[in-house]
Amino acid sequence: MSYQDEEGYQVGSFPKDFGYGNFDPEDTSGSGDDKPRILLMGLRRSGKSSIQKVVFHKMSPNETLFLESTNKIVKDDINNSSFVQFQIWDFPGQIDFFDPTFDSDMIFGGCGALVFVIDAQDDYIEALAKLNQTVTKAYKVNPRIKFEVFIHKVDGVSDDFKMESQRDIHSRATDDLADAGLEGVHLSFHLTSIYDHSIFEAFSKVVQKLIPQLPTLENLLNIFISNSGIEKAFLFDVVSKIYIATDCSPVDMQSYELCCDMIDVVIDLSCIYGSKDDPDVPAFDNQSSSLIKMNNCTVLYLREVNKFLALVCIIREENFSRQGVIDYNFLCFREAISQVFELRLKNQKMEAIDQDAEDGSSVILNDSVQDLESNQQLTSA
Ligand SMILES: Nc1nc2c(ncn2[C@@H]2O[C@H](COP(=O)(O)OP(=O)(O)O)[C@@H](O)[C@H]2O)c(=O)[nH]1
Ligand SMILES: [Mg+2]
Repeated sequence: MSYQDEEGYQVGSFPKDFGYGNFDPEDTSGSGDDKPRILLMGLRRSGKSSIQKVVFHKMSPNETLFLESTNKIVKDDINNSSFVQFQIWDFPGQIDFFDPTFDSDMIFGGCGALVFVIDAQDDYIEALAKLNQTVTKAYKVNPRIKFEVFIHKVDGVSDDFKMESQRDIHSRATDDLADAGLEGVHLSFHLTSIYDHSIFEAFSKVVQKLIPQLPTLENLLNIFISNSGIEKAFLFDVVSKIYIATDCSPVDMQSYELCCDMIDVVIDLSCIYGSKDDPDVPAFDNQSSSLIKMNNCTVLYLREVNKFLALVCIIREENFSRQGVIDYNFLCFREAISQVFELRLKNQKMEAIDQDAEDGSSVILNDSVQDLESNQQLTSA
């Protein structure tokens, strides 16, 4: 995927050439078609294309006002790191499942998550009917799909209305499914808007469910923060600013926003004051790191993990006095992450060589991951 935007819109705070770019051929696994798929569905004008443009193409929210309606399925490859590889399919709103040309086996077969967008500023009865129809159809083809409902455009409504509509949509949607005989199907609900960070947070959660290594990443983060006196740490995909993992302490929106903003600051500064003359020097590289002291006795600390990932930590100022320990532990953490990458790569290659060995190779992966977790020699702060 790249940010060559034919429509010529501005790319927010990122320069146009700061994209996922080309990557090492060995980093990609097969063609786009066997990557897990995230489908964006919902009634027309509910905000599907806006979500896709804002989260993955840095379109500024105001510019979505000029988006034309989608009249065919738009496929978009997200290829940033070996953890985050998927395709997003943006559907037109008027899709008809009973149309014989609609190949539901093909569409839902390789689907990892189905995001159904409901416009909260509009009457949602029709949307609920469509949701029910979509989930019923998709579940029949592929019961492993994760169903995510975005109650969208909540920027224009009051907090009370938000809570009330979430409760109402939740109960109606699950009742409808139960009536259709699908009690077992789980729907996750998110309140979202492209005008704040909620859409990035919700998308983070959707993407995380598609990362098989998530428990390992979370575990590594837990070990890292508890040994380093860190309050909270996010592993970010730098380009999209979705976090692919965090430690087990609860996420509050403010900390997440703060960390997102820090990434913007770092990229902006390196674009303005970095080596502008050489277009091949990326705005984010292995020298990227940043430290911001806040006026509430906390410190924000950002370090590069690899070409696409950054670790952003929130640390109490008094704990930051032992920066040496934090830095040392970070190096161990980074090394562990790169080993998880290598394992995954190896695993993918083995799978490609011998499809039959699939079960065996995942056992190997799990064993080695356990070794890796126990081998991590962190220094306690
Ligand atoms: N207020 C508000 N408007 C939104 C939001 N997301 C999208 N929109 C607007 O909704 C309209 C339809 O968006 P579009 O992405 O074309 O919908 P689609 O047909 O589902 O792809 C556009 O005018 C967007 O600016 C949001 O979070 N809040
Ligand atoms: Mg659209």
